[in-house]
Amino acid sequence: KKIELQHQKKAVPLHIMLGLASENMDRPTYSMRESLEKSDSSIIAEFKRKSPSKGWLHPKAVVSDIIPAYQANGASACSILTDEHFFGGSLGDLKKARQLTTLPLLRKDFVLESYQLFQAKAMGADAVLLIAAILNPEDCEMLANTAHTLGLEVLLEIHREEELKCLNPYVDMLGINNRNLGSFDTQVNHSLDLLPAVQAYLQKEKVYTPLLITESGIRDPKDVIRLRQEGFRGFLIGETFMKTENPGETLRSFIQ
Ligand code: IGP
Repeated sequence: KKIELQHQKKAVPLHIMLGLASENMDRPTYSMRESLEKSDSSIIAEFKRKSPSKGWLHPKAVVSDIIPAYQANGASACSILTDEHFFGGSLGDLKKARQLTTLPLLRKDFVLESYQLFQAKAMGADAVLLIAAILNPEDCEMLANTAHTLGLEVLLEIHREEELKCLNPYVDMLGINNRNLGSFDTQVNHSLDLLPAVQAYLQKEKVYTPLLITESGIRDPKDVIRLRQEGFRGFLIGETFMKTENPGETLRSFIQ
């Protein structure tokens, strides 16, 4: 009787309650920040079959062709869209990618609740995206803190200066999204326009030292060179690669 009671009291780990396989839960993660810092390319190559702005880019794309090609052609990390509705992705894509690469993997999705972080870890992610435009600063900090307890790094995405209020001590990388989420218009210069305000903020709030990433609308290797000169250390590129027949080969033209 006593033994039975003790058994009932034992806390059930959340990933078990969520029905997630535990094979990846204890695995050490790869640091995306470190990989970007120490590599020459600093390119985060994205896997996405479609996007809300462009429709299908590569409807039949398979992870097992593209992720190894991204690694072979010099990517520093990969971003995997796991949202099905807008981007044609799945958690299965992430799980498959984990089996095929030692590059750090970013789960790219609309993360609103902590269970999505457990899913990310269980499926093999090393980092998660948090989007300031859809979170309040309190939730953002709670999610980033939880991500860290799971060993996941955090990429916080902003589009506007006001969203800097979502910065918190658990943010490893700060991404400026060049895509206006209202019009879907992309302007690479948006990263450069916002940079002075970001740098001023980081100067003032000295405790935050995220690595700076520029996201979306990067179409030309020259943009990467220019953005690197200004201080960016990560370049998130999806469409430019995925709309081509051979995304890995297209990536190669971006590596100096
Ligand atoms: C990649 P592009 O223009 O190279 O395909 O952009 C990436 O920045 C974009 O997919 C993205 C995204 C997001 C997708 C940035 N933030 C948030 C979904 C959710």
